[in-house]
Amino acid sequence: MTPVAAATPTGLDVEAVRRDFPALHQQVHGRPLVYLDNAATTQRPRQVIGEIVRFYEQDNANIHRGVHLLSERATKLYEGAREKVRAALNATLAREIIFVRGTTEAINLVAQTFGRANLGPGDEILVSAMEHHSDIVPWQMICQERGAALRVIPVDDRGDLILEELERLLSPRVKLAAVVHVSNALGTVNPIRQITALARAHGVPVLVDGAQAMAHMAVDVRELDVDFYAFSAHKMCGPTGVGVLYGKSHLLETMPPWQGGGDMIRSVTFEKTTYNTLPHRFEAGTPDIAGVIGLGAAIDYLHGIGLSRIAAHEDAVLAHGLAALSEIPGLRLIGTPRRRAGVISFVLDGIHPHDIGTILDREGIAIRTGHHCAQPVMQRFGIPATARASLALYSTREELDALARGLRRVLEVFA
Ligand code: 7TS
Repeated sequence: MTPVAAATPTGLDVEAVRRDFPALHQQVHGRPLVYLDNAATTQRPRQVIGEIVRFYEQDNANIHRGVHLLSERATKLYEGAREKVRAALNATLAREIIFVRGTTEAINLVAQTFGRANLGPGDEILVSAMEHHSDIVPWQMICQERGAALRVIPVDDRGDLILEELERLLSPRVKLAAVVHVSNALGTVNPIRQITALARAHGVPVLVDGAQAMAHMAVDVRELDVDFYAFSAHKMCGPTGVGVLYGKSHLLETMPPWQGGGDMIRSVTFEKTTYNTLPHRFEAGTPDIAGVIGLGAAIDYLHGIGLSRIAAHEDAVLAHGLAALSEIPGLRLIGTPRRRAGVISFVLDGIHPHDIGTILDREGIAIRTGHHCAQPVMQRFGIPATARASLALYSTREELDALARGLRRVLEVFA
């Protein structure tokens, strides 16, 4: 008998992938779980969970300080994860990879070091109108402290950045532009290569918030020519509490340290402290060692499957979902960008997004509702909130069909 080909036309065997994720196989309110809240956090595969357990059971020790074998093993695994991140991003040097708590901390680090060192009265930071609060508030805080101003690159009605406006805003006053790679509220994939080319022409460094990109597409920081790139492990099948700041070494070298403490110093006396080299200068204190190792396992997992296969699969599921949702009466998409990844944000005529979320939950369908920590972009579209379905590599067409059925149920309830 010929075996039935399990792989989809995109080459990703989604059922095999799903078997790797224990949390997907459960009932919610008596219905099979349909997990469509991946932009908030993805689920973790056994390969990641197993590696974290294995580390704690066999290698657990502090890093960079012990002469004993367990500490050497832990250090090797931790620094091995740094090399995995370097390779995944195609960064030039492992010391350009700083481990932090997540995207939020990565951006705060740049604001508090690069920002504090480079901003003065009259200077400007550019952010886009579709940024997550974590790529707005840290800049607002440092601008306020330094007497600098925050300027906003507007978005059009589709939810695409208006690049002509970016060009207009670029000037010698601008010290940095901070832009999201993939919007968590609209799904927009921003043309980062074009943005960095424009900024480069004015000598302006670019920070990219990659929180929503890393699980959905191959990211090459050299090809994109970004100066800083921030992301969180938990949005790419890794653990919570860990993330990465990539920075070009020539910029990181000039940035003053942020947090003081162990591991970030070379020598300390009460009179004077000299600081460690990169990347340790920015990693004060004991980090989340198991988390970093888990991130390494998540990278192995995603890259083992292949980011291009994942992207092709998700694109197909997205297209299927958008077609299914287009048949729901009264449904309006918020964000119809030229290029979309992972996220479908929408409103239903006369029905509050929270009610949509609550009714869908009773059907076993997990989505997020609210402003998605991107209040300014909600204001741009004149709404307080949306309902948002967000995908991962294990999402299926059937799950998007279930979402469409669930939304018809919502309409019945409110009929
Ligand atoms: N940037 C973007 C684009 C995000 O989507 C998020 C989290 C962050 C930054 C912050 O990441 P953290 O890991 O430091 O918290 N976004 C979401 C979301 O869409 N729903 O819950 C969290």
